[in-house]
Amino acid sequence: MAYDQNNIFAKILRGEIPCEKVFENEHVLAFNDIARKAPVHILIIPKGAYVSSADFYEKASADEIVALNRAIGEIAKEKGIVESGYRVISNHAAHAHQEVPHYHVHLLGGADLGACFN
Ligand code: D5M
Repeated sequence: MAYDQNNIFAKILRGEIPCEKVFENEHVLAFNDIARKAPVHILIIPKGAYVSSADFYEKASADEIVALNRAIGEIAKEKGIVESGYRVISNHAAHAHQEVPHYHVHLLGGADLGACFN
């Protein structure tokens, strides 16, 4: 799938639409999810143009991959949810109902999220 430069997260990255930013560095931007599913619900995205996780892990540099994964831990720490726990989810393509075609990781926490696989 070709990257759509007009997807909503591309617009956020270009500053064309606002977001509630919680973290930013050279490779990564993170902001609150507009449709919050937990007290902490943050989207962590690479600044590079990657459609989804398959695209990101195939094409991104090691620096970008490390930065994104490290940001998850840093944000969890900042939000005080390391001890209590959190969930990290990334939806890829149709069967996972990925809505926005720019790779993103959902970081959820701040309450008991329930069991995932039972
Ligand atoms: O989830 C895409 C997520 O992106 C979904 O939880 C809503 C969120 N979203 C959509 N538009 C915005 C804006 N403008 N700001 C913040 N969050 C947004 P997916 O994994 O693709 O199904």
